[in-house]
Amino acid sequence: MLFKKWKTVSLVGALTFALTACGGSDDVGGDEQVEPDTDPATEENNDAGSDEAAIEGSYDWRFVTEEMQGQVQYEYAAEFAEKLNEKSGGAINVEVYEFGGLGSEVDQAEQLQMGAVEFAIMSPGFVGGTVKESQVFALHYLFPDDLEKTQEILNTSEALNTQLVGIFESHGIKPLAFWTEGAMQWTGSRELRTPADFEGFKMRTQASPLIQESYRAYGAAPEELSWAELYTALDRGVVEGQENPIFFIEDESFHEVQDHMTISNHNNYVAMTTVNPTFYNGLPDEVRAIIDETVEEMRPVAFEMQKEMNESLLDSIKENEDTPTAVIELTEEEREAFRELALPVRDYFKNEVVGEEGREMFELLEQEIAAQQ
Ligand code: 6CS
Repeated sequence: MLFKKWKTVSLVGALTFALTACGGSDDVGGDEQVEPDTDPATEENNDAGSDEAAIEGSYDWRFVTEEMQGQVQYEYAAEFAEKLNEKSGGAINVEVYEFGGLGSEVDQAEQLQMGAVEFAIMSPGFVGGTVKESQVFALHYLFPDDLEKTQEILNTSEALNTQLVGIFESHGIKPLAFWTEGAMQWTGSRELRTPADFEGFKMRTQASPLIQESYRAYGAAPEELSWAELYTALDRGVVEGQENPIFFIEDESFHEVQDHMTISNHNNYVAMTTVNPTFYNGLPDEVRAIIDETVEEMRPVAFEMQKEMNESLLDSIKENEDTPTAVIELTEEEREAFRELALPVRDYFKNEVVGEEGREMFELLEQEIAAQQ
């Protein structure tokens, strides 16, 4: 890990994770109200701090992420956990997990749906197979290039925060917030400047079928892979390129095994703060209020984290002389050639991938985006 600016919190758990031995006081299954512990130690904990909300009992929760310490998702979850602990006067303790201990990203989403973990940072790119409508985030050039505008839409969109959230909930996942991890860029074993450069190109993607469709539209041969296997796959030529925000490319050292990088800004990386809905709905109101308040407070924090990491780490890629990577930036004209090929994928999404509910959500989102530009 090359980037260690963001503090990490001592709530980090060991990666060995016993799914059945939750060690918590709350029952995540069923619809009934969660009953907290009320042991004397906990009562003491509740006296700590000054501005915390008065809540009864104690809560031990698990929060899984798809990233490692020092990376955006993990640092978000660590700060989220710290805030919950402070606001509850020590009554809420959250163990934050780096990626890797629970299987693949797709496995982690399933752990949340089953209630084996309470919270997860989830990328829509790994759940598109089940929540088809979530693949809206796979569409290139849909959101504004200006990330602040994009984040504003993610924060306020009714299409996303009401309609898409409702669809997610029917699949046992409740997104509490959508937030960007930054603009996505390409790396490749060859220069990627025009659609012709993608002809037959073995592009690593996340699992969602529409991400793959987006690359087929450029003529590429997309291959689904967990990022855990990506460095080796790039190194051995199993895949020839990939997309990610700059911070992730640098911190996972993908540039070391890629000769080329393209500042393409073809999409932004969206992550979701999610919770198991049965667990969340069963919490006492005052506990849920603490979670909701924390979700709101984390929006600007997440934006600043990704901004600082993405801005500061590009130079590190450019200046790496041991394993040099040629970095090019697409002109607006060059981007237009990709945009033209990407537009029909929107119709495919609307007409072939989702049903009436998804279509309505998408049309409202398009209006919201147009109003923001
Ligand atoms: O490319 C991926 O799959 C990974 N990228 C990021 C920015 N976060 C986690 C995700 O699994």
